[in-house]
Amino acid sequence: MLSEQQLRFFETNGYLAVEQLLTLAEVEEYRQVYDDFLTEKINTEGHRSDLSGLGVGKELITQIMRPSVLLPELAESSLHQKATALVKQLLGEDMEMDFDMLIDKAPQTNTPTPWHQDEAYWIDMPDKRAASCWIALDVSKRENGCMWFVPGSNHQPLRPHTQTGKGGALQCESNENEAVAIELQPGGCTFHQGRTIHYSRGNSSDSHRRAFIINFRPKAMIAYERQRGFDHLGKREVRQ
Ligand SMILES: O=C(O)CCC(=O)C(=O)O
Repeated sequence: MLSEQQLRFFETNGYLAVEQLLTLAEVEEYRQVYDDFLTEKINTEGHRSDLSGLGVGKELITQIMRPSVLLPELAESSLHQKATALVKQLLGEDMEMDFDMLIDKAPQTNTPTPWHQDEAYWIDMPDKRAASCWIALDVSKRENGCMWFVPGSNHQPLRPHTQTGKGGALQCESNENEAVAIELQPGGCTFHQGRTIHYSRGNSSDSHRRAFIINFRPKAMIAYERQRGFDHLGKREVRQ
């Protein structure tokens, strides 16, 4: 259960850190499933790409979209249930999972996720309430790519975005001077809104930085997207 103070903080700043969403036993279970995706024990064809868009021969930022389509029991598991319960408090009872994704930064890949607002990836929707829950399965710190957020950017207009590399991540202008870094222990998470500017540094450590991410929006807006053929499995592009 979130406090009034946490709800206000999220509304004002566009992000919120929650120290412990998952128990360490749960973290261990999710790490195993996560590694089954990374090692292709679970086939990720059509769902996997390199967010860097650099095409250097090895993945620099591995993104696997909608793992719960590939392994449906995930959608009912504790991570999804716990994140859903909190997001309903943050943005309303009509919030549901739109999509989930895994973003892994392998050791010494040193590739930042560029500054962006998630909204730029999506079609324009009449109800803009949206939040992502970013769950750390490893210690997440500056050196391996913890999340950075620009406080209050959720109340600013969408900045112009361009695409990096060949079909890579979207980017906008920002920098660390206007942002705060949120370091997390395994099982901790952050929530951020669709318009909150965020980024992560590259992973310059010797171990993986595994994040499990769930994006939520109103049920009616998920229907709105699907009616227009938008299911978060297509190619990345600037849509706004
Ligand atoms: O994990 C990352 O490096 C970036 C995550 C992100 O941009 C997001 O969850 O919206």
